[in-house]
Amino acid sequence: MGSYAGDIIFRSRLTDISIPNHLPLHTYLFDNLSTVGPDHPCLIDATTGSVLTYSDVRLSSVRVSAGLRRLGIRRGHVIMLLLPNCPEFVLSFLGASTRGAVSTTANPFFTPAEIRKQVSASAARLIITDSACVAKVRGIDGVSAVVCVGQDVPDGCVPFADLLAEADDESESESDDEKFDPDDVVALPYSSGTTGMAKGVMLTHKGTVTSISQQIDGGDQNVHLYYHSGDVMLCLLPMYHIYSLVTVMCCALRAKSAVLIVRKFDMKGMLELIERHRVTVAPLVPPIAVEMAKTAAGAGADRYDLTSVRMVISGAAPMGKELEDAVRERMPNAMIGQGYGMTEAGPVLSFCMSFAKEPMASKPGSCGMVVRNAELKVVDPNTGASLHRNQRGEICIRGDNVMKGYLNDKKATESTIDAEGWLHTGDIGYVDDDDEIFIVDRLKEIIKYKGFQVAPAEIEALLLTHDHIIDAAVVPMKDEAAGEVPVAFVVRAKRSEITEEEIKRFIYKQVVFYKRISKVFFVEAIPKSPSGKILRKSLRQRLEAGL
Ligand code: 4UW
Repeated sequence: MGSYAGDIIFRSRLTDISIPNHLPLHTYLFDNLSTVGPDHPCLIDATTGSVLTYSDVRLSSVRVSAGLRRLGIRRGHVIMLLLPNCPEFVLSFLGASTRGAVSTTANPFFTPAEIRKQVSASAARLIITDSACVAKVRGIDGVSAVVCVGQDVPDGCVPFADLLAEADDESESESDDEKFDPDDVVALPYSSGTTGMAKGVMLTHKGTVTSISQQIDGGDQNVHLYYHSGDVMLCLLPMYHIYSLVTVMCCALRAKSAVLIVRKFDMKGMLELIERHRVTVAPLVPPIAVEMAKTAAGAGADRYDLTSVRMVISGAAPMGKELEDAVRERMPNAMIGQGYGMTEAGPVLSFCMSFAKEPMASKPGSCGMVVRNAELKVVDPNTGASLHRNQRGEICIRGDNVMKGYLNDKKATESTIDAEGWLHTGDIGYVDDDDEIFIVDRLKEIIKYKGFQVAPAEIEALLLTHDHIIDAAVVPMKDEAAGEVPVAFVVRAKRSEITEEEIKRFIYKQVVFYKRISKVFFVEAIPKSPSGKILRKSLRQRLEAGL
C-alpha cells in the first residue's frame, strides 16, 4: 500500500521548521547550552537529592564515552542499559551516543531469559546495570564486560566510576570513531510493533533529533510542546521505554529543563516530590492518573501543594474525559492532555495543542494534532484508500522521525513501513474537523498493561512449550487498574487436566510481571483464518460479551 495522487494528508497547523538533524543527538541536545549557562541544574536525583549541572552532564558523558572506548566499544557497537531511572542511565545513554555506539534499553525486572534474548538479538557487547541485576547477566555469550553503578560493585564487574575517571587518552581516537552519519542508530528499544515478537527498533540520530525538534523546537514560532529552562520535569516513567527516554529525558535536556529522576513509583512519594521540588511538568501514564484521581481527599493528594504543576501529560494508553476531569480536580493549575506515541514513530505522532507555547483548545479524549514536519493519513485497512475527516481507519505517519527499520528483520520492516515511507501504526482512529486525532481501537495484536507492551506471540510460544497445551491464544482483556491485562485461551492436550492455576504459574516464572496471564479460558479450538492466523478479534469479542 503506497500513497496515491489523491491521498488525503493531514498536517500540523504549525508551520514546518528547519530541523538541525544533521547533528549527532548529543551535540543537538547541548548546542544551546549558552542560553542557560553551565551551572544550570540538569539532573536531580530524587533518591539522594544530588544535582548534576548541565556542564557536569556534558563532561561526564564525554568521559563515559572515553571509558566505553577503553572497554572496546566502537562506533556501531551495541551496549545494553539495564537500569532503573538514575543519573547514570542518562550519562550512559549520552556517553554511548558520543561514542557513536547504540543503546538498547531493557527493563531491569526482566527475567534472565528475557535479558538473554534481547542481548543476543541486539548483539550487545556490554551491559550497564546495577548490583540488583548483576546475577541475572553473568556469563551471557558475547558480553565482554558488565559495568555496575553504585557503591556495591560485585566481583568481576567494572565500576561505573571507572567510566567516569579522567582519562589520559581522551584525545586519542580511532579513525572509525571520527566518522558520523546522521543515519547511524543511536537507540535500539524493543517493540513488537503490529505483530509477532519484540524486535529491535532502529532509531537514528537523525530520527531522534527530528522527533525532539518536532515536539519542542520552534524558534520564534509556536511550539507543539512548550518546555523551557525554568521547568522541573518529573522523570518517573521508566527511561528504558521510549516515552520517558525521548519525550521526558531528551526533550527536557534540549529545553534545558531540570530533570527530577525518580527511581521507583509510589503515589505518596510522587506527591511529596512534586511539592518539594516544585515540579512543573508531570508526564504520566493513565494508570498513574487513575491512582492519583482515586487518592481520597484528605488522605491523599489534597494534603500536598501541587500548584506548581502546569502540565500533566498522559500517553502510551488511552485517557478518557472522566479521568482527565478527575486529574484536573487534583491539579487545578495544570493543563491536562495527551500525546500519542509509538516506538517505531520515534516516538511522537501527535500532541495535545493545549501544551503549545500559544495554546489552542483541545477536546477531552483527543490525542492532539499531528506534529509539524510530518504527514499523517488515515487509511481503510482493507483497501488502503485514504479516508476523509471523521472516518475511522488505520493511522499512518510519514516523516524523518520514523524508525530506520527493525534490526535484521527486513520482512517485518517492509510490512510496517510501505514503499512510500508510511509507517502503519496498527491503531484505528480518525481526525476530526479541528485536526484533532482520536484513537478508537487497535488493529494490531499488542496488549498494553499500564502502557507496557505485551506481545501475545511471546506468551503463546511459551504456552506451547507445555506438554499439556496443544494450542493457545493470548488477547487483551479490559481492566480498570491496568487498562488491559493478558488472558489466555487454551486448548488442553487429550486427557490433560491441567488447571488454570498451573498454567498461570508456568508463565509467571518465565516473564516480567506485566506479561503474566491473569485468566485462562479452556476452549475446544482456537478460532483461526484459513491461512492459520488467530482470529483475535473474535476472542476479544467473546471476552467483551462476557464469554
Ligand atoms: N492513546 C491511546 C494514547 C496512546 C496510545 C500510545 O510502547 P509503544 O511502542 O510506545 C508508546 C509511546 C508513547 C508515547 C511516547 C511519547 C509521548 O510523548 C507520548 O505521549 C505523551 C506517548 O506507548 O506503544 C505504542 C502504542 O501505544 C498506544 C497505541 O496503540 C500505540 O500504537 N498508545 N499513546 N495517547 N493509545
